[in-house]
Amino acid sequence: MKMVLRWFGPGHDSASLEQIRQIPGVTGIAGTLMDKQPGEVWPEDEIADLKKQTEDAGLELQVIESVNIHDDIKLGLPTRDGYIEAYRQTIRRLGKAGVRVICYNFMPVFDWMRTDLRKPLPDGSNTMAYEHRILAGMDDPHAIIEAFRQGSGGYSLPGWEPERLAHIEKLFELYDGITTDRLFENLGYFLDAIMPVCKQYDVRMAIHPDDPPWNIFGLPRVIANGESLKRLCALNNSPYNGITLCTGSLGVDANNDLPALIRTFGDRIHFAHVRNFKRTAEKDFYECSHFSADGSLDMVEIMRALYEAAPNAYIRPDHGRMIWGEEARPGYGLYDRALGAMYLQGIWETMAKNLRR
Ligand code: DNO
Repeated sequence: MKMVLRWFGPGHDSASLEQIRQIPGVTGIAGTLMDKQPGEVWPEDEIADLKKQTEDAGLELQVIESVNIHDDIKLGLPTRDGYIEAYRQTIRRLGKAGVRVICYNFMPVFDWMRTDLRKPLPDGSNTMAYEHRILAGMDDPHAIIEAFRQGSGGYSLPGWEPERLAHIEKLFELYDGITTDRLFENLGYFLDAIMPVCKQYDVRMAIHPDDPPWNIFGLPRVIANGESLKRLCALNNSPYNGITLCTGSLGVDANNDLPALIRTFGDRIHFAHVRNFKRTAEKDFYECSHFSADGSLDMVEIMRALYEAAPNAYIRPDHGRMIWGEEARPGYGLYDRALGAMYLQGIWETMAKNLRR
């Protein structure tokens, strides 16, 4: 296991690499080039700069989160081949720079979704929350985009690129009639095209599940449960076709038994986002601290399953609350994620002392 922290890059993150370096046990970052649009080839010099800055701070750049997929690939449009070639080129460049895992998603239109980015908690912190009835009662996606813009404290949110969402009506039109089966077909086409490059450059792909794992705004879902993970693995047998096991995304559906999913798909889990949430109704939740007692997930059982079934995965703490007066991008403050990193490593250390694999 290697513990990493997501970092958005200079000028894009309230935390510095030097601060991250001081969290015990965190050896690297899940880095990105924030301003790259889906479909763009990542420039070699910018990859080299990010690597150098990371290494100068005493950290490793072995994980990228994310290289986003152009909508034409998800939609299966005739123009997809050009964008797939661009993606292959980015994989080659990242592989040469020492990147071993790329996290990506295949969600239509929206990446992750919340209905409140700053819900106050009784302890004085604030956090992100999701209430299904709010979305269900909304027929204009502009309203949610505007709510995100206002709640984000001026930070750009990952997966919520204003350039792309400016064309939201057009995106909805394009996805009209696209089913989960079509998304899987298009994902298979994409994976078949990139797997040889991944193997050659030793770069593992790790798909992020849909967040939340149920339909929103009538859009189909692709990765939402054990069935879809099985389908993903069957699309292409290569071990380079893997998973980002996100406990918060999959776990909010109470039918998803996370330790069981980890044990079933362990050899394909290259990256894990480990966080906790408190379920307040069937489809409502807020994000809490990583601590089991604060939320709905049993973190010891999750870490035990990762320890046993995916011992070489990169792991990162995921969204945290805003605590101690910190101002940061929602979910991505330094303090609560640092607490999460320590808590998860405490569990791991205990496993290592007490369990044989
Ligand atoms: C949200 C993140 C996602 C994730 C992408 C991966 O905070 O977990 O934006 O990075 O879905 O492509």
